[in-house]
Amino acid sequence: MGWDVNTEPDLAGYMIYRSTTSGGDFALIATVGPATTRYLSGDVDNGVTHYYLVTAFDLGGNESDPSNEAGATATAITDPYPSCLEGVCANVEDPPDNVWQDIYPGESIVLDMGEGNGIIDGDGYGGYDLVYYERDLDLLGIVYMDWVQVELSVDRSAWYTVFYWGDDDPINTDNTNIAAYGKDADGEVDNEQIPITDLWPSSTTPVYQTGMAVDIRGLAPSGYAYRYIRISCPLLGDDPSHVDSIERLN
Ligand SMILES: [Ca+2]
Ligand SMILES: [Ca+2]
Ligand SMILES: [Ca+2]
Ligand SMILES: [Ca+2]
Repeated sequence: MGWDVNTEPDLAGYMIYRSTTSGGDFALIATVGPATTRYLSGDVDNGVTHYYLVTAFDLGGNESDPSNEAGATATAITDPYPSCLEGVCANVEDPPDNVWQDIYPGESIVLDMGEGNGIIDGDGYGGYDLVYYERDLDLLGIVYMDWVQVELSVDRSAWYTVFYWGDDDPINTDNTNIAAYGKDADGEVDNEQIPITDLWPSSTTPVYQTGMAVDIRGLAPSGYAYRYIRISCPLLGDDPSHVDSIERLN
């Protein structure tokens, strides 16, 4: 949801209220700062209409009259997989099948989740929001994790890196289920050997447990749904990135 900026000079922030009844029983669900004019509401029941109000409050703690009420009905994710938009990436569109796309050093692909189907920052699944599935080459139970960068965008103008394996920067790796492999003696090495027992299993059958689960919180601005995903192989990687699938979790 979004609202118009309050122009009072002593504005201190906004309070967001929610109810499942139009006109009543509103409960405070969030307080946000004065620079924020958007809020993405998680933790809702599918098929239920939730109603929202926003108030502004000032530095003295005075709260404004409420905004108009806005209602929205949550629906379950019907298609958690993207389509291929740029580059060669048809193997990435479907649920994990251990059939992957090679992305060579210096090259990228762009995927499209579709209108109204973007990746959001949810609290579910331990906070993870998307899964990047690599490959288990000969189904021996080990992924040789290649260098890769995963970025998100609302509109393909600004891009935000939410996962980068190979830069030895923990900020975009500590938010994943393979954080420990970036902190070991060799850091974020190309072809890092990771047993699949430490990876994320697909939600489809047969199960391929080759996933890096990524929490986007703090790495992409909150309150937005990210429709576009760009996957790149860093220039100095000595072999291509292998991406099997991308799955939206929330
Ligand atoms: Ca999250
Ligand atoms: Ca990193
Ligand atoms: Ca390592
Ligand atoms: Ca695939």
